[in-house]
Amino acid sequence: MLKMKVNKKILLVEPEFPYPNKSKHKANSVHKNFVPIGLLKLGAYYKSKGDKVKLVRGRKSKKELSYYNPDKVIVTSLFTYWSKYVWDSIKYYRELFQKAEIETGGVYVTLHHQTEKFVKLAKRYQVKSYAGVHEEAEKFLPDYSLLEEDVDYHATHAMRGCIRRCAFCGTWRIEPKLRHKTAEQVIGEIKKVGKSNVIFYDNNFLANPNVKDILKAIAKLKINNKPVNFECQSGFDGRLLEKDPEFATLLKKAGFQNIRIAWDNSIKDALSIKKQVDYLVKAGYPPKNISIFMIYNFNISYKDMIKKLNYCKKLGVQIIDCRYRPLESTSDNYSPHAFRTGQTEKDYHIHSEAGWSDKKVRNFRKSVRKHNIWIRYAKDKGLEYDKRMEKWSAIHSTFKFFNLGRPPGLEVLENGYGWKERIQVMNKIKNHYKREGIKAPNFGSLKIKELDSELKKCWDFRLD
Ligand code: B12
Ligand code: SF4
Repeated sequence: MLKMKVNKKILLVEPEFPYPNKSKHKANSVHKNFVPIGLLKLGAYYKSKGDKVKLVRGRKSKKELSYYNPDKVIVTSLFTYWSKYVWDSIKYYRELFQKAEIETGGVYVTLHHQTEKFVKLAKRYQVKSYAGVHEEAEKFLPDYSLLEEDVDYHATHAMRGCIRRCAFCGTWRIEPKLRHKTAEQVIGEIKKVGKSNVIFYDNNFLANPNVKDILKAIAKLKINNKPVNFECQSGFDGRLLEKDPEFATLLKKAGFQNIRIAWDNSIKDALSIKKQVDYLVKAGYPPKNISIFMIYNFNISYKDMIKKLNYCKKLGVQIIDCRYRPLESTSDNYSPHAFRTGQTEKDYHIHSEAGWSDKKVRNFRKSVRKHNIWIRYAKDKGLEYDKRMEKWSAIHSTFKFFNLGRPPGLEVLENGYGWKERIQVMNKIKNHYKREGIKAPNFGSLKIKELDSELKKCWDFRLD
């Protein structure tokens, strides 16, 4: 048998990024956390060269690494304001493996590798930096076998780069070159990976000249005899949709879920946004399932942002609020819990040039949360927003964690036998599981008595 020569030992490192939800590598309808897709492609590339590859998250001791002694350590990076975690990993592995080559790349590195601070630190830890997309690694599919747990979705790009140049955005700086896949390439890849959930990381999915062919082809695609669920994590470019409304029907036919469009510019675009939403509604997406990305704490004033929010009320669509953080910032200590004490510009970027303040940032977020809860739970019933809906919504998310579907109404939850205690236990287990990164159990098929007994087991097991 032909034995492949092992050339080098590679250690791929995903720094301990502070993901809000610690159940790592989980992607569901709201894709909070993602697999380190860049590293998985790099892993596939190095394996193809005959190298041995291991992937870890954060700082691991020699024992935890089973005395794997790498020749090369590859540290990826993501948001610029999470740079601290990248340097923590680099420092740690530099001390642990003094002779190893260390290289770092990814979003933050691409945007910052020429800054004085970066150059100084790179010199201190003798680390090489790599800017941009890795041409060779891009030819490979992500090697999901490098992850400890199964991931039920495939993350991919049908195109790289973007046709626009929005001032606040990093994508066109990170991916200056436009690259488009064809329908055959996209289909071939999805079939090869064989997962029935696919997330596109494209910055501007509709700008691919092959997009109609891709949408038509994926609409017919089946994996294991089942249609495939598609989602695009970025918003669709509404201007392109407005120019060519056929996109709306094609997206629907292809099975795209959680549709989002962006409204980054002024209130003057309201009628355009209405047209875009109307096309999507006509194609079969209920308004409450459509979300509008909105950048705030940027150059549109708080007052005008509230006007935009009120217009979304009329349209009956949800809002995804994106707080502006400059690409130059290397930290962001905004805390949603500091509502009473407040925070200052020392903690996070407050766009005072356009009149933003900590209070306005928090008020806008709060208004968006209220708005979304109203859209989700009250609007269709002709009800006003009620603070109690927030309570129910929080319980709903606990139910979702255990795969329990929709909870009963608040009346039952507050007065029905045993519900208060049950929810308390469920929340404790959920928080514990999240803290420890334990996979959520599926209690979907259980009757109440069985549920109580399973919850007790989960909670007691924690003490073992
Ligand atoms: C997917 C994505 C998300 C996902 C999560 C991403 C993740 N991995 O967990 C979600 C939806 C959660 C998300 C959220 C947000 N995002 Co986002 N996101 C992206 C996107 C589209 C892709 C990033 C990515 O994961 N790429 C994956 C792989 C394929 O690429 P890669 O890691 O870069 O790897 C390749 C190369 O970089 C290289 N490489 C990587 N590492 C290494 C190491 C070495 C040694 C080498 C040689 C090469 C190498 O090789 C790989 C293969 O080619 C980027 C835009 C972009 N074009 O990059 C924005 C981007 C990173 N996001 C951005 C922003 C602003 C946000 C939000 C703040 C928006 C908001 N205000 O709400 C939130 C933040 C949420 C939070 N928790 O703080 C900004 C970042 C700005 C910044 N200051 O850093 C970007 C750049 C987009 C933009 N509009 O500017 N995002
Ligand atoms: S359209 Fe989106 S991805 Fe393209 S430059 Fe603007 S914000 Fe960035």
